Amino acid sequence: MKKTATALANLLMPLLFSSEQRTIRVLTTQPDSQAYDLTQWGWTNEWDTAFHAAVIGLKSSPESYHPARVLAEQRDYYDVVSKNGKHRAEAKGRLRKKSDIQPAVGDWVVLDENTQIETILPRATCLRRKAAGETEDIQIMACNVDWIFVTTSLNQDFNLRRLERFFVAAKDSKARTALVLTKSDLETDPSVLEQLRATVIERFGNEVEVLFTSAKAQSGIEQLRAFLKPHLTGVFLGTSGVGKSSLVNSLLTENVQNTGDIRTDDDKGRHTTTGRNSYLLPSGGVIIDSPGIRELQLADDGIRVEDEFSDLEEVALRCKFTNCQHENEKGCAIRAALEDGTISSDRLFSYRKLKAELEAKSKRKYKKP
Ligand SMILES: Nc1nc2c(ncn2[C@@H]2O[C@H](COP(=O)(O)OP(=O)(O)OP(=O)(O)O)[C@@H](O)[C@H]2O)c(=O)[nH]1
Ligand SMILES: [Mg+2]
Ligand SMILES: [Zn+2]
Repeated sequence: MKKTATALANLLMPLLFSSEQRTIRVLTTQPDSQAYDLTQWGWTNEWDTAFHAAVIGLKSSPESYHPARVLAEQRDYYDVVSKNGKHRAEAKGRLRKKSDIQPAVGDWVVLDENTQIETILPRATCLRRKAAGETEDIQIMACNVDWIFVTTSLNQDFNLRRLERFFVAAKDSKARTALVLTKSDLETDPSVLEQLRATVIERFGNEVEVLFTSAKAQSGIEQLRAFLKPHLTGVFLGTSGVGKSSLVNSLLTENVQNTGDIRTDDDKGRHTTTGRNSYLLPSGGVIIDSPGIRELQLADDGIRVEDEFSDLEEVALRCKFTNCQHENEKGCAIRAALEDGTISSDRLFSYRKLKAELEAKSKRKYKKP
């Protein structure tokens, strides 16, 4: 019976929660009829203890409260799952004041009898960053995650310094970190993959788990799934277009035939996913999909071409012409280095991309309104 309910939940959830279907998804404050076993969503004895400790001091009698997990944040309310199923919950006024005391995706919260969020249970882990722009605000990306999957694709996105930043945020969260390299189907030479692994380990140390995946070729998916044992929660962290949602789809489709479409839109880096959302894996465990972190946001953070690509800039100093575009100019040191294999075409591509991006950005900045 429970098994059927779970299977049904797994079948319905992607339909309800996939971003393509966002517009038709309607959760109300009325719980859906499906009762959920919260242990599937990561509830453990420790959370139970924390919950009982939290409700003791509250206004009403302890029986009038029940726990829930925040699955997604909407503008004025949260999608949560409780023993009653999935439904909306609003936060009490005092939980709305500052961003770091607001409930966030992954939080375990206490609901009162009106399904209002009364309080947040102390967070076991918390992934946060400085909010975009000038403010000092902290934005909370996900809480109570066990694994942070720093995600980067093999084709366009590979950038050690950005990865370093992701790793810093991941470490600060107290969760464990794995590096997930996506789109491995795009690189057919296994020695390139091994070289990448070596580079990553050299930079970030032996303890970093490195995983090659391809949603397209359906490879590495089982290894990824193995991280998310029942009760455990993972979140993807990476720039837009690296294939986070495609991996989520792959993780979900294994036992659920109907939900399997991998996104075919090839608008890389177009911020397909706009909000964080939690999904229950057929095998147990929870995965949180998140929107790509904008490159420009990171660029705002002080990325400079000189720092990112000091090796290329150094080579470029030897180009015959100071304004060399490294296209077909005579005496171009970059093209020479490309030919003798000192630099890779991928790296040159990223170099050009970042340069163009920063140029476009500075133009925007100085354009009169
Ligand atoms: N070749 C190849 N392409 C892939 C793979 N996974 C995803 N893609 C393509 O990459 C593009 C972006 O994929 P998404 O899964 O939407 O990327 P995302 O990281 O969720 O992007 P945002 O939601 O914008 O942050 C799509 O065109 C996918 O078809 C893969 O394993 N191999
Ligand atoms: Mg996405
Ligand atoms: Zn040149």
